[in-house]
Amino acid sequence: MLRLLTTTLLGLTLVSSGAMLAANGEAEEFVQRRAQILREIGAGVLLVRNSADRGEVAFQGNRDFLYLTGINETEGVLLMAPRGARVRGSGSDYFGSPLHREILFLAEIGERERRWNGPKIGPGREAAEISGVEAVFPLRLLDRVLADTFSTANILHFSAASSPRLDGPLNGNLRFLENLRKRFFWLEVRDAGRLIHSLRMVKSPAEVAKIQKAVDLAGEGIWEVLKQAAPGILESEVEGILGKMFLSRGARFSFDPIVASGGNSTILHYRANRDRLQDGELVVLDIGASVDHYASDITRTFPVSGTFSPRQAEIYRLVLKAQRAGIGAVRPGVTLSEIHQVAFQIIQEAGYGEFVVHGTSHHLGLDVHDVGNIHIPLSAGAVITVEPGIYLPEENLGVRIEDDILVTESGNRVLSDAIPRELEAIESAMSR
Ligand SMILES: [Mn+2]
Repeated sequence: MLRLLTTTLLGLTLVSSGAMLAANGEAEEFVQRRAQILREIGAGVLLVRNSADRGEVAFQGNRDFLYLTGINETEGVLLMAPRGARVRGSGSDYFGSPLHREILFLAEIGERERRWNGPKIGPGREAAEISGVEAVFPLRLLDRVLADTFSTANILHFSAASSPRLDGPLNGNLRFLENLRKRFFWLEVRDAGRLIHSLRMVKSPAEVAKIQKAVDLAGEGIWEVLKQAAPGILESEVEGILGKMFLSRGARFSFDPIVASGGNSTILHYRANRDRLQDGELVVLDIGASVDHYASDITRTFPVSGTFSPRQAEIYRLVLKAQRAGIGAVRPGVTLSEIHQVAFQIIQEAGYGEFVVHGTSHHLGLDVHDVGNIHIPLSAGAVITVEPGIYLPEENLGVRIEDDILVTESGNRVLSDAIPRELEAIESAMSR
């Protein structure tokens, strides 16, 4: 039974890899990422699961799965084991073959599913081409392979989704893990995030190029907003200007845009976008585009009238000064916490410390708030935001300025440098 299964599977999935990988240059990057993970898992097994689409909502899968396979849109499991790992039963040495140190399981797409949700990538050549994984099996075979695999393995590195949506894939993945724990009670389960996220924190040139595209598109949108913004238009109209720009380029928002005018500008995650821009107010515009799954995240603060009042300019210049100091501190070896301290100190010394209500930086990548925490020293290749803000509810005055920064060997490069940021540059962009 198992022998037959294995033979069938091999017949199904053996493909001439050389030609296929050449056909998709990106696959090489996924192959390298997995090779790096394989070197680290020792005798353990690594499992990354992507959850099922619920149909009615846009699919947002496990970014770790996307990061390691290039496939996002469908239900699947990536299973990795060290070379030579043996499984019980004479014929079932999936991982005994150098070809099968990694197996990608994908759901088969039935006719009904296709009718409702359209075609998706199932087990087959396309998946092998995209991911560079040579063994692509139907998901229904997962249980049998797991039973074999875990008959000898004791350590499981499991990726819980980094997706922040608690009602989404995260819960599905945790339920899946609970079932595994019950079935294979001897497994010592470790968080695969430690392994995968240390890779995700350092972006490849190809990843940086995608983020740069997302940044440039956000910048185009912001230029357009600065041109069109005027007293009386709705915050949602501003959202519409950006949405038209992004959608017309085949891109999307990377998160629900924040268009916060007047008093709303002091609400950090104001997303209602339902008020009208009033003369004399400031607007905090915190938006990002998503290009090929990679996010930008930019904030600009501008005066509805096109000219900052003296008081608005005073706060704006202070935030800008703090941001400049924060960006100046960005280099390899520094932590996000230290960058925050540098920016915060400027604001505190000016007497506005109590009006700072959030951290200054986060990582940026597949997720807007990408993996990594504020205490890990940065490496060259990390992409982070620097976004100090001051919020004065009693004056209906909020200012936040956010840019996206690539950490380089010698310091950093501001990916969003072309987007107006100096007070004068904003006023002049609005006067056109
Ligand atoms: Mn941000």
